[in-house]
Amino acid sequence: MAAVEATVGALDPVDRTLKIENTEKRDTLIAIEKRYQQKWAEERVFETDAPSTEEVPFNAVSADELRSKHPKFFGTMAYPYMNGSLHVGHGFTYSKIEFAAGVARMQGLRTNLPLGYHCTGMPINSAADKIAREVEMFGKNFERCPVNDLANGISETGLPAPTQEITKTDVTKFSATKGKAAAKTVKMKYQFQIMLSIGIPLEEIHLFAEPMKWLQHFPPICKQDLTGFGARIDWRRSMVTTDANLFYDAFVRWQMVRLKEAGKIRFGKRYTVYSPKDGQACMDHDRSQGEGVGVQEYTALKIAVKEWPESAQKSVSQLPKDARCFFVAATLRPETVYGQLCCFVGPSIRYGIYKVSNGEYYVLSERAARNMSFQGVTAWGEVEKIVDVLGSDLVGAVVAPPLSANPEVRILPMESVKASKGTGIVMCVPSDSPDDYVTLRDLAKKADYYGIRKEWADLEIIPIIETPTYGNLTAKAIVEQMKINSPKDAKQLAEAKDLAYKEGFYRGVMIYGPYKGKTVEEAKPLVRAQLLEAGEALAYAETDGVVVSRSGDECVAAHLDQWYMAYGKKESPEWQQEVLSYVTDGEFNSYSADTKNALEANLDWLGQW
Ligand code: A2H
Repeated sequence: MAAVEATVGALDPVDRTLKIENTEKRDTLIAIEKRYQQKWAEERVFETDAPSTEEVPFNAVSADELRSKHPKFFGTMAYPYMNGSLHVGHGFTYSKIEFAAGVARMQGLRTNLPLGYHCTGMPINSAADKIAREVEMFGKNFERCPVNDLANGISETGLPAPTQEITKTDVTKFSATKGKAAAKTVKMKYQFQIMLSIGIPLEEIHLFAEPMKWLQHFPPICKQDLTGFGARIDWRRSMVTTDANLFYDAFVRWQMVRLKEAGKIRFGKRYTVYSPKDGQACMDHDRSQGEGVGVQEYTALKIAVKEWPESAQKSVSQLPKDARCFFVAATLRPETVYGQLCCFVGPSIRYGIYKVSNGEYYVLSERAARNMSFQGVTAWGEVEKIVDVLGSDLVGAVVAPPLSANPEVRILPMESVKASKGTGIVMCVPSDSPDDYVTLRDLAKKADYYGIRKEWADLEIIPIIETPTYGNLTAKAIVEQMKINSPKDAKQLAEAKDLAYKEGFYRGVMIYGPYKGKTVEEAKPLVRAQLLEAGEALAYAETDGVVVSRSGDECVAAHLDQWYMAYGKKESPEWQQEVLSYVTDGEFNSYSADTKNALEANLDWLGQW
């Protein structure tokens, strides 16, 4: 607090660091702090052991008696990750357990506060790989790095760039150049520059190409910083994770074996966010973008091509004469296939026609083709694009959608189709999708403008699902009620889509097809299974948003062999209930309702993790 009273002075002209005046009070307090920290260390006051067998003979007392005679407190925080030094966020989190343990100690509880160093996972590995690559490019001391690049983040002397000047009146300009947070945001091109900015001497950086070096370098700094902070940790109990620590490794193995024996973990193919470049799953802490993003599963409907339009002839001439081609449309509502009236492409999207393992050819967006190549549709990671074609050139193709009341329909343009979602191809069901309804109506109205024949779009809508609020043409009813006039009314359409989806899913009943009379919720998996079984659709998954790995790779959803927890609503509701009950009843104290709510919410949705 004394630091607040100190006056911020001018920059020292020689070393360009900030000169702070009138610091006697602060200095006195720091001196006292350091004196006692040293005394604590010398007297080992925070090293706590369990009662010895001399104090408590083995098996002489019951567990309850032991606890009441020797009351204890144990606490820790999630061990911090060792790809750099700690930042202020760690300080914030740590302070909670520090204060709690301090109080427990004063209450006379035998208090154990240990802390480990987390090293498992990709961040250290990928940063080490980067250093290795940069050493290859620029030399051991990065001496061949172009000066322009060198100046970006560090000064020409090779030293970290000086901290930004601050004055008392311009505190908002203050920005630290140290720490992981800064390394993430400050524009630094190379990993070696990040290392410089966290204080690693230039001539030592090349050593960090070896992941083990990180495990040796950062834990002592973590300990030093926390000790300086006043932490009262029993450092004898510290350890690194990974198989660099045989004891910890054995502990993790033991856990996995027990979980497997108990049937709590299983093995099988599952969709996982995956980095092709790293050759492994990319979990939250391995990402530089897309934290929390998961996998979305679709039904990808195979819509067979009967006739290509004139505009596509030149492109498709590259295909074998007898090629079996399909437009592949990704949908979340397979139960609506009966009502397809056409199929949409984005007119300005570039599509590929890709050859897949079973000898068929799929029209897809590039992103979808890449994802599918990790889902068993082609050889692992192999994408074979035969034709490159613009969406607008595909308009007018005659296609045969499976299970549709209309055996043949046309490919038509839809401006709002995104290249970044699904396959970039959308089956058109105007009875139940407001977007589809509005677009089809617009196409019929302005056929000339869109360069299509009016009769391709001016079609009678087939009722397939009945909902209590909107009758048997849910999309039409909602669009009319909301007075949506154009496919460009994106905001209103998003709202309409939401309404239609919820009403259809929770309250809809099938009035068409073999599952007539069943609810939409019941029919959905049945139609999907039927389509998959008949080879008229395939399962398709993608990340529900962009995910970039720390190695700079855009991730895919891969269908991978995985060990996973058989936890969650679907897999094991009893287990889920049991875990939830620890949070909801009993003695669990989260100290804040927000924390408790967040835990409950997460325990509810976590499944097959
Ligand atoms: B749905 P979510 Cl009947 N661009 O299928 C824009 N929209 C796309 C798309 C793309 N690249 N790829 C798929 N879609 C559509 C049927 C359907 C759909 C009905 C009702 C609602 C509905 C017939 N069109 O979706 O953003 C596809 O349209 C409402 C959720 O991943 C796909 O399912 O939630 C849906 O958006 C996927 O949207």
